[in-house]
Formats: sequence, C-alpha cells, structure tokens
Amino acid sequence: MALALQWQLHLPLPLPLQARPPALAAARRRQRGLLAPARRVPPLRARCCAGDAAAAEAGKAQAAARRAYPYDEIEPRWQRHWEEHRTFRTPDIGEGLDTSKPKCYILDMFPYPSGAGLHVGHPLGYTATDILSRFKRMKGFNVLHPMGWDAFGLPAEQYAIETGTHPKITTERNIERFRTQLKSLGFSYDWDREISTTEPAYYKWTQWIFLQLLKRGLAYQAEVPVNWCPALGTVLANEEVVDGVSERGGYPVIRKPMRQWMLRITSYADRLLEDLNDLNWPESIKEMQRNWIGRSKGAELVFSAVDKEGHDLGATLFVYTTRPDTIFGATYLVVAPEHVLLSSLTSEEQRAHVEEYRELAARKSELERTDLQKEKTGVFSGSYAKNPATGEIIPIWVADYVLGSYGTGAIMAVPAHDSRDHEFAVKYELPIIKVVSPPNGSCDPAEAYADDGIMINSSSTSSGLDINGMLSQDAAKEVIAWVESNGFGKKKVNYKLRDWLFARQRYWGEPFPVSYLDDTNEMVPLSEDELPLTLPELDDFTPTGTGEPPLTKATNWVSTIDPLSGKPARRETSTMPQWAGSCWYYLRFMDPKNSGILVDKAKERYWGPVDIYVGGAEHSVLHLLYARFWHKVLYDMGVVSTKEPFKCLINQGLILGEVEYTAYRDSEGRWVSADSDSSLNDCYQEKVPADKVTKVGDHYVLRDDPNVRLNARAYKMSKSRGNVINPDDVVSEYGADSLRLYEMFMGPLRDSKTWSTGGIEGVHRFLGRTWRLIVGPPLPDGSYNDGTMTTEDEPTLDQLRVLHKCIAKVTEEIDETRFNTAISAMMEFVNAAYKWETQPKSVTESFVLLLSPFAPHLAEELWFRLGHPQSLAYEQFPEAKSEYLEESKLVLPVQINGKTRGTILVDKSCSEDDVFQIAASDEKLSKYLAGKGIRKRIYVPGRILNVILDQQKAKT
Ligand code: ANZ
Repeated sequence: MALALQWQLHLPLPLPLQARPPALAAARRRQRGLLAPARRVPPLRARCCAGDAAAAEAGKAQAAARRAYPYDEIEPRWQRHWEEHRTFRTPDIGEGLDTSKPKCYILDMFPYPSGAGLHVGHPLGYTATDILSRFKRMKGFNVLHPMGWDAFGLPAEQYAIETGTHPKITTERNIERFRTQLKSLGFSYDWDREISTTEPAYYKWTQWIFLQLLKRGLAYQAEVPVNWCPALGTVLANEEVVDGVSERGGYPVIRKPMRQWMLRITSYADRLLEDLNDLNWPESIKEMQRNWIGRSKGAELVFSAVDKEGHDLGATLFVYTTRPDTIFGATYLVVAPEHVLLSSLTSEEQRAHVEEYRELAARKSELERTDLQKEKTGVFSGSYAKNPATGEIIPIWVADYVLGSYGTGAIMAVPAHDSRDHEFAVKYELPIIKVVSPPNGSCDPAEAYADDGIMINSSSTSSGLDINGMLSQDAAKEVIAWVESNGFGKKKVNYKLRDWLFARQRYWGEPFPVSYLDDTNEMVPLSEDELPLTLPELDDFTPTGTGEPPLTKATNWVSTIDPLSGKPARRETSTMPQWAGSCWYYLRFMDPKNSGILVDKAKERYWGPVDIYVGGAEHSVLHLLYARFWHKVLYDMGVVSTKEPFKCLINQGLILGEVEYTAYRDSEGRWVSADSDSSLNDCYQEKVPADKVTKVGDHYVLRDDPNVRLNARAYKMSKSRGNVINPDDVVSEYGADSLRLYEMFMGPLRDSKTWSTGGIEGVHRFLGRTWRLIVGPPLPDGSYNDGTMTTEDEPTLDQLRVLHKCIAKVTEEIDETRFNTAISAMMEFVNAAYKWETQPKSVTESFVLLLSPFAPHLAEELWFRLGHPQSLAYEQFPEAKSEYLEESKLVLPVQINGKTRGTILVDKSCSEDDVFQIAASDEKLSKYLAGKGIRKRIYVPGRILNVILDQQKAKT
C-alpha cells in the first residue's frame, strides 16, 4: 500500500533540545562514557572500510564469535533450495491442485516499493502471515500466499521531476530491492504469482473494471473542487497540502472546481454498511467504516424562496435535517457558499458581500470549515423563505459551516437546539426560539439544548400542525407524515460517504480508457479489446503550469481517432488514483497470468474470499472501503462469487524505535533527576546509553547514581531521529530466523512494541541453544558435526508429556495468532530437553516441525540432518495426543483439624488409603499425625484431604 509506512501514531515530542553546553564539557562527559555515540553503531559488516582488509577480517572473526549458530551458511542454502525447487508454488486448478482439500488464502497488504527499502515494520505482518501459511500447508490446506507491488504513486513521480529518472526505472529498481530483501527473510510466497500494478498486463484489468463501472453508470464526470496551487501550477493531492499551503515550497493552495472522474460509491453505501456485520474484523475497524459511511436518518424539507414581502420567487430550497421535530424553531436558513441557487437567491444589495464571502470560503479546506473551534462566519443573501410549519418569513444566509457536498448543501437553522446554529445566531443577532424542553425541565439558556425532550412552542393554526407535548421522536414522525401529505418534503436517509474522486492530474498512474471527440467533445470509451491503453513514454514530468496533467505533453498519444466513428479525438489526460490498483489485486493473485479474463471463475470460486488479510491500520478506512465497493460491483456482475473480499482482517501493531534514555543537567553540569521539582525545560538533555541505565521499581535511573531518574521513551522510527533499524543489518548480524522470531516474540501481533537489540540477542541465543541441543557442541575449529546427536531410543513418558504439551500450546497459539506465547512454549521445551540424557529422534523431529513456521531455515537444516532429504514444508504438523496432556499427578492440600498444614504430590488414581499413607509419611505432616488417633478422614479426590484427630487420644 502506498502509505504502508506513514504511521499515523502521534507520539509526544521530546523537550526541545537546549543549546549545547560548551564543547569541552561535552567532551568531558563523553570521556566519562555518558554521552551516547552520535549515531547507532553500524553493524559489524558495514563498519569495515572497503580497503581495510585486516579490520574486515577482525570484524568477521568477531561476528563469528557472536553468532550462536551458522545461520549465515544455513539460510542462503535453504533459500536457494526453495527457489530451485519452487517449493511454495501453488499449482493451478487443472494443473495438479487437489481441490478436494480445504483452501486458505493468506494475504499481506502488498507494499509500495519505496526507495528506502524494507523497514522492520514490514516483516512484522509478513512473518505472521508466513507462519500461518506454513502452518496451514502442514495442516493439509492448499495455501495461496502471494506477493506483489502497489507501484504507481507520487514518490516515483516526484523523484522523476527532481532527477529526470523515469518512474518506471525507479520502480523497477525498488521492486528488485524489495524482492531481494523479502527473499532474504525466507517468506514462503509463491513468486510465480508476483504482480505489479504498473504492468500493462495488470492495469489492462484495472481499466477494464473502469469500463464496467462506466457502463453501469457508476463512473461519471463532475466539477469538483481540487487543491490548486497557483505558484506551483499544479493540482496537489490532499497529502501534499499541509495547513493550507503546499508541502513543497509552502505556497498557498486554493480550492478550485475542475472536471473530474467520480465513482458512485454512495450507491453501495447501505450494502457496505450492512455486510460489515458478518465480517471477522476488529470491531474498531468496522466502527471506523461505519462512521465513514455515516448513515443518518431524517427528512428532506422543502422551503420556498420569497422576497421581503413574502412574494414567491419561484425557487425551492431543499434542506436536510436529522431533527424534523424542531421545525418550529427554524428561524433562518443557511446555504453553502457553493450552493447552485446562491447566485439567484442573492439580492443586488447583497451581491458584492456574498461574492467576496464566496471567494474567501473557496480558500478554506472542509476540515477548517467544519472545525467546531473556529468562529462561524456568514453573510445575508438578501432573500427569505417561508417556514412551512409556522408560515413565518425567515432570512436565508450563506455560511461556510454548511458544506455543499453534504445532504442538500442547505440547512434549516435551529439555534435553540444546534450549537453551530446557536453560535451563529448569537453573533448575527438572529432569533432563537426554544421548541424542545428537557425531560427534567432544566437547561443552560446560554447554550443550545441538543438532546431529545418534550416539544413546546410547536403548533400553528395556519398550517394545522400541532406537536406540542409530544416526545421528540414521536414529533419527528408526526412532522414527516405532515410534510409528506402536504408536499413539503419526505423522509430521507443520508450518508457522510461521498462519491469517490477518481482522478489525479499526474503521470504515474493508470490512463483512463476514454477519449473525447474533437468536434462535439463527447466522451467515448475505448472498446475492451483495445485494452490495455498503455502509458506513453514521457521525458518531462514537470507540471504544465496550467493545471492540465503532464500527460497533455504526450501530444502524439493524446491525439487519436475514435475507431467507432473514425473521428479525431483527444485522450483523457488525467490518470487513476493510487487506490485503483490495490482495489482488486487480491483477485488477480488467483489467476495472475490470464490474458483473456480478469480471473477465471473456477479459480475464484475455489480461492475466494481472502481468508486472512494482514496489514496496517492506516488502511482501515479508504483502501478497505474502496476494495469492498469494487468487489460488490464485480459480485453484481457475476465476476466474483462472494459478497465480501476479506473474511478476516488483522492489523499488526507499530514497531517503535529502541527506548531512548534522557538525563538532565543544570547549567553547572549537575544532574537533575527527571522527577525533580525544578523545571527540566531549563536543563541540558543528554542521551544515556542503555548499559549506563538500570531499572528501579517502574522507573529508570543512572546505574552509577540511582538518585538520578531518567526519562525513558520510545519514538516512531525515523531517519531524522537516527533510530531506524534496517532489516538487512539485522539479517547479516543475527540471521533471518532471529529477525522473524524476534518480531513475533516482541509482543502480541496487534500491539505497538519497542525494538530492543537485547531482545534480538535473546532469541538468537535461543536458536543457538536449539541448534546445539540437536547437532551438538561446536568442534574445536568452530565447525559442527554432520548429522545430529539424537538417538533411536524410545522416548520416556516424561519426554512425551513435555513434547505434547508443547505441541498443544503451539498449535493453539498459532490458531489464535498469539505467536509470542507459542515461542515461549518452544523455549520451555528446549529448557526441559537440555535436562534429558538423550534426545530421542522422534521427539526431536516433532519439535523441529513445530519450530519450522517460525524459524524455517534452521528447521529445514535440522530436518535434513535428521535424515529427510525432502523439505519439511508439506510434512504433517504434529498432533497433540490427549493421553500425554493429562497430568497424572496433582498437588493435594492436606488439612488437619480444619487447618491447612501442607501439600502432598499424589497420583490422580490414588485411593484414599494411599493418599493418607503419603500424608502420614510426609516429613512436615507426620509430626501432626504421628501417634494421634484419627476420628475421621474426609477425602475429596483431586481437591483435599482433611483429617480430624481424636482429641481425647491426642491429650494422652
Ligand atoms: C436542523 C437541526 C436541528 C439539525 C437540530 C440538528 C440539530 P448528521 O447527523 O451529521 O447527518 N446539516 C445538514 N446538512 C448540512 C451541511 N451540508 N453542512 C453542515 N451541516 C448540515 O447531521 C445532520 C444535521 O446537520 C442536520 O440536522 C443539519 O442540522 C446539519 F436541533 O437540521 B440539523
């Protein structure tokens, strides 16, 4: 996804860094080891200079000494093996796929291949889906686990503008890098299904879908406001505008109407809302989608425009309200500055004011206009309307807190019961009439009362409508019935969801397969057999300065002949937005090479829908909504067989940079504890390395001076903070299996987590211990024996119990996507196995299979050494046997005369006599029982043994 790494988390900023203390003081502190090195120390390999061979050798030796097992030999070997054997290729239907087996389609949100390469945030979700894919394969499922590239978009185009490098070249280079990086992590993708949204063979079908939308009336053109930057001479995407100015250069941006392609997603609003109910998605994401769709119920009311004297002007204003019950309190109307009737409603006296106001409003974003904190502004239009309920003549105003794009773009203002209207009415001295009384009778007269209540001041003999005394909700129904029978309006459902602005004035996107006849300007679609319409080559990507897209510069491409009429025509020069390609890519993975149809029906019926979809929460609204919309259109067309594309959705959490410790000093250079009363704003800040810090209770202090408390905080990884961890470095220092295991061990998949180098060393050591447990210790020269240390011994009951407990736990935790606790269970197994005298082969084999989804390279190597020439990727995942899961022994509390005196370990099958004998011979309990007469024994099997002593005898 284009924004995959633009994390949305807003983290608190650190205290502003003070002017640095004199260099000498800093140097002194550096000597004392308190100042952290300016930047993270690069990994061993990177630290060696090219020419410094001796240092390189030393570095290698150091790395080898730190490496807990030879991952650097094992991992490339198995990656080669998988590639050569196409181990993870999923055969097609009719090509050997056994469709009697259950299927599981496991999908990652495909990345935007940015120039920065992979970030450690990427492998978090990718490792999770890889574990699930490997697990499901071993559980007998046919698994579809593909990868591709969402490669159209702004950064490549901006880079092209700056450097002249064609976006295609940059994109290919970036894809190459991403692919290599992903392969180095051992992910089990079926690389034969790789797709890129920028390939004509792919976007042919994006264009095809557009033509279907056009045929169904779901694509249309409209004049809509865009972000126009006069200084840059270009239209900007929303993300390129920051606080009303261009992100690049800081030039003012205004809203300017432009002809644009729109998609009628609003026709699907109800279905997009209702079908959410059946999805296994996080509730929070469903709620975000519901809010975005924003369904509200109310009425559309009709007000006729009149002049000052009440003469009909022949114009009708429709307003949308969710509170028809408050109609008697409507003391004025407001239209949006962009309302089509505004001009005709404006009187000559007011025209100059209204025009000026309209221009001012055009410079504001919708966000700014709807900001409740901003002061409301507006201008009287000079016209009036008749309130159908009261018969009163009320003024019509224009104000930008009413949006042209919502409802009807006009409202009836009820200042007594709507806070925005109230603020406006107070400012412009418009009448405020209370029509709802709170059920308990009291409310603040200086504010709008927005809740339901009992209707007052709500009857009119002239209109015949009387709702006084009714509850708001009943009154609303009554008003709707009244307006419907008197021709003053109707019941109405409204949505916040708008139609989707589906065009960008950019080069690097899918061309629209339409053109316009030169003579009539009529729009003509390309016929389907002419697809794909390929993007023309272009050398100059700079904006045209007129707002026309860069594609206008491809003059030969733009001029065409409409094949149907033979008339000269001009091609559409805007391109599709970045979202287009990612709306349907999951379908193409099912049948990526089909040139005759978007997806083969049988393949779609087998693989659809996606069973598990994993990605960042930043895509929880738009990407998912757009993809669901297209999917529903394709469903209506019979192209897909399911109503929804993604059955289960998981959002992985954010990985924050390593915790940073900050210490404070006053101007004299003395430490100031972070919890001291004096203001830290006046202090110098110092970053303290982790080895100089210790934890006391739940806070951090200087190891050398525990009275000095430090601030500890993890920040979002960013180049400017210098806290970015590059997965390549981790792979070269610890191996891919360690990175995978660490990312899963950091904490629950869905939570935010902080990176810790100490943590990765921990899991690396665990893998090393596993390696040595099975292969044996290193030989004096550092190499290892071939084969393993396992024996052909029959496993003992205890060994089988430890193994099956681990199988049960790992299976359950993978099923529940709790990978961190699955890893803990494997660590417990290894600890237990180190205590065994022998490692029976059958137990080791099962454990290696358990480990394989998490650390596949190491597991394959061990499996091979255990005597299996084939990859373990399709071996059966071990099954936990219940007979080994039940603990046969239990800890039984023993009470003597009602007081618990100790516990004994007994076999579950023990009889009462046996249990009593064990208690009597227990060292601690025997002193209470020895020589005492027993009056009664109460034994509740599995729960308790209670012994009542014979008091008489006890005394003697
Ligand atoms: C009269 C009224 C009285 C309203 C009252 C509210 C409270 P939701 O729930 O978001 O759909 N409204 C309608 N169109 C608007 C527009 N284009 N721009 C700004 N505001 C608009 O909100 C619907 C309510 O928002 C409508 O109900 C209308 O104000 C306002 F006591 O009408 B109400």
